Amino acid sequence: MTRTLIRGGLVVTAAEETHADVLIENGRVAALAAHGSAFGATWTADRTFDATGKYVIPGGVDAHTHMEFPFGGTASSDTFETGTRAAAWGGTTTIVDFAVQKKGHGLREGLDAYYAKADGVCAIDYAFHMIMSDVHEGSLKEMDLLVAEGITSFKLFMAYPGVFYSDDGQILRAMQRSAANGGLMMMHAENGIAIDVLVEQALAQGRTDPRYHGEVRKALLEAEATHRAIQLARVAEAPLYVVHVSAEEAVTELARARDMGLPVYGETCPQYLFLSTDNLAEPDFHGAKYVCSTPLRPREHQAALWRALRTDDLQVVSTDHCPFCFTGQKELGRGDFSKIPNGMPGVENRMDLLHQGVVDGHISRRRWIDIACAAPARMFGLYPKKGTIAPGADADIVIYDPHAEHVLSAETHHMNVDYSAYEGRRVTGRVETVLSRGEPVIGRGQYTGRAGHGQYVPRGTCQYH
Ligand code: DUC
Ligand code: ZN
Ligand code: ZN
Ligand code: ZN
Repeated sequence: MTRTLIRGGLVVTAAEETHADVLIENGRVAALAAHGSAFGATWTADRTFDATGKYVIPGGVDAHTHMEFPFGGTASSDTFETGTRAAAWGGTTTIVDFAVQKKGHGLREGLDAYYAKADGVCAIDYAFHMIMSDVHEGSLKEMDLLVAEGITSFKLFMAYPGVFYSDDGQILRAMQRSAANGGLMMMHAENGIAIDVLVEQALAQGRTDPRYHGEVRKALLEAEATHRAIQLARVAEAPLYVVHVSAEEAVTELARARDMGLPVYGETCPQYLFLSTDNLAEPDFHGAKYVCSTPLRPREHQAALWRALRTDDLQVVSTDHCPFCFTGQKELGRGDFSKIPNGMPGVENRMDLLHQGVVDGHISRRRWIDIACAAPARMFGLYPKKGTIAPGADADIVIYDPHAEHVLSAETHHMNVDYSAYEGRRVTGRVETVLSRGEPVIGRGQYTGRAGHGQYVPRGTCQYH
């Protein structure tokens, strides 16, 4: 039995902050004891970490990543191996990625392909949501089976007609099914039919630069789709989780629903909190690095997103990590912004950027841990195994130095992508040590984990309502 001890740190969870030592046995948290207590003084261990002056926090739970994701004739550049290793570097110890149903195919087939991709290569633990791109009688039946096997959330798209898109009838049917089987519907809320009209008109007028991606994917069309998704969920009496919320107008829709007491939840991503349409307008096609959907918004939206995180109108910050290299992938859209693969890298940067939100006074330390660890774990049926530090929980723990500064850069990051969306940005706070089920995977500036340490985690249903 391996015993590990973390002494001297400030343990921060979503619920409390305590000056405590943490004892780990067999990959799980065995006990916590106040610094200097008689109880803790008796502990011995095979391995001891000194966390004096540091935070001891739960490993991050990134509930929205896309490794090896097929998009626009290419695939996102991080594999499950490289992407989970980069996540570990950034203090994230669990990802929930998206298995994809192909049109004309079943859920099972899509899911099995993703089980196979991730099997034996991940550095940290992982789970799956299921993207439904073909809602029909057969796939609705398959939903029930997937919920029973631990795939308890399903993403639908109101965007991308002809690819992932579902119409309102399909959405309503899937929501009704989820209301019956306990699944949680996740929605990409943008009016893709209207957006495609605007895309066609922009291109016809010679507006081909990356910044037009932001102009045609209007905030109003995100808000409209968010509103429609909420009403459909009410009709179906189903809970709803809206992914990658970027527009203040969409937040307003979520806040109104939540004020009515509806089980409606929202996620935003670091790129919407830190970047803006200014980035999309960078010259020489560099704006393509920031093309993702929903798109980056004018800077003014950032304050509304931070506020919503404080007021719990948004509950989760995940990354939508979906990296495409600038060279060879983003470049597919030179001369036509609609051909730029949609997505940005970020799985390695999330914990640091959100800690910067603490430093900048946007959120409290405990709220940082809530939106990055506890809330995503509860939302997706992983709590308290993941997302907290408590007896019985997996010992997925980060020792975080809140004072160390560092600069985010493609030169030093570990994601398999040739640029950083945060190039040159200085942040205060840094991951020092990362344990995954008690095993050190990052420490002293080295990766000490291994491909295949990460295990698949079947999930329970949403614990949020
Ligand atoms: N948005 C992205 O930016 N990338 C992949 C899929 C999506 O919805
Ligand atoms: Zn999406
Ligand atoms: Zn996504
Ligand atoms: Zn995405």
